[in-house]
Amino acid sequence: MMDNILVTRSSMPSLEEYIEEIRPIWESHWLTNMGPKHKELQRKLEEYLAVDYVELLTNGHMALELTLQAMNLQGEVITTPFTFASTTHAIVRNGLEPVFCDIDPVTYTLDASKVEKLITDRTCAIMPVHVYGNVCNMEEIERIARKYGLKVIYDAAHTFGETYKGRGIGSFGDASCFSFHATKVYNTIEGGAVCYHNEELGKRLYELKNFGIHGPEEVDAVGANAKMNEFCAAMGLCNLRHVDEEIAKRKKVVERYREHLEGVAGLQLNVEQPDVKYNYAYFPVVFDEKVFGASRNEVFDALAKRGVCARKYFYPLTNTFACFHNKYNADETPVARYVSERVLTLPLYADLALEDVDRICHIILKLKA
Ligand code: T4K
Repeated sequence: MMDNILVTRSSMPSLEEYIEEIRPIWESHWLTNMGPKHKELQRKLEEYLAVDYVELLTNGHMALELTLQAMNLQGEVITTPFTFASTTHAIVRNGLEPVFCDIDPVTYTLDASKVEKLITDRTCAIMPVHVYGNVCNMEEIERIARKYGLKVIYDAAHTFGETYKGRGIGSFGDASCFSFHATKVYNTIEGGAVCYHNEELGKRLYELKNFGIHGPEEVDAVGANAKMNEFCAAMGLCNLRHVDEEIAKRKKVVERYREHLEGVAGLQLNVEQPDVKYNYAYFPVVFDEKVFGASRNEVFDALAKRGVCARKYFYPLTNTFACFHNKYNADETPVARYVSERVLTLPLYADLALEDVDRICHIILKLKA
């Protein structure tokens, strides 16, 4: 019986490194509200992510929510249901209407060939997700957006540090929103960021994350409190020093999974897209029960029985959530439904032992017909 293995485990610096990083916070008593650590991290991330500007926030969800608010959008937003609750909620919480587009069966990202027929005179934006770190068909999405005058906001929660054709992934579209949650490739404990080009958008975001305060005696927007605090920024500064090494270790874990699972009939592994430098954020496997001989849920249970906690990211689809009271119809996104009912993301983190990967694969392959 092996120790429990969870779907992921947060990357952390040594305690000593973190203590050194937070020492000045003790000395200055400056804990939050855009302090020196916040400023330093913002600058370092602009460089690391190779983007024009970064605005730091409390989490990836607020990055999405405040970006939509900062753009003053009204009407419909074309998006994917194959994502975490956050993407759809950010749209709905802004009083916008999500219009669900199906996904590509190989990359699981928005199927760009299906976007155009969903556009109406109320469409104001497209919010695709680089799900699992797979990069959306950005050329086609942005061509459509230009043609119809739509904003493009990428949910880039899973793509920290990735590049496409050598360009920082956050430099595409009008904005890209990252999550720095504890479970992500790169974390600031809780945290997130918006990458953008337009300075006006940046000013709006800066104010919206601080209650919409424009000046000492002026509040000109109904903002939120979404400021990253100094302890989170300090964690981010430490983790940034090690993230390349962490990604290299993740790559080794992914390669080990591939050695065992590549080519097994009935298993669909994640693709390696050309021109993408990956961060190895997730290891999704789509199980075709008829060919493999066991369903996703049977694999999930077999792993759980042996202390391995894989996760059904992303099941259920967001267009089936109870909070939407059957307003949307998952029949209209059949590929997303197919994948969502069959996908399992296997444990993946930098320090996952390769012997544990072997054991996880052994459990899975024993279920093969
Ligand atoms: N857009 C997309 C596409 C997203 O996937 C997400 C978040 C967002 C937007 C919003 O970003 P944030 O506002 O969260 O920054 C997790 C994360 O909470 C969430 O950030 C993430 N996506 C989602 C896919 O996964 P849960 O409810 O599955 O997490 P939880 O608590 O079950 O943790 C999973 C595993 O991670 C645990 O079994 C062990 C490990 N873990 C967890 C925590 C909290 C750690 O090792 N350390 C920790 O501190 O949602």
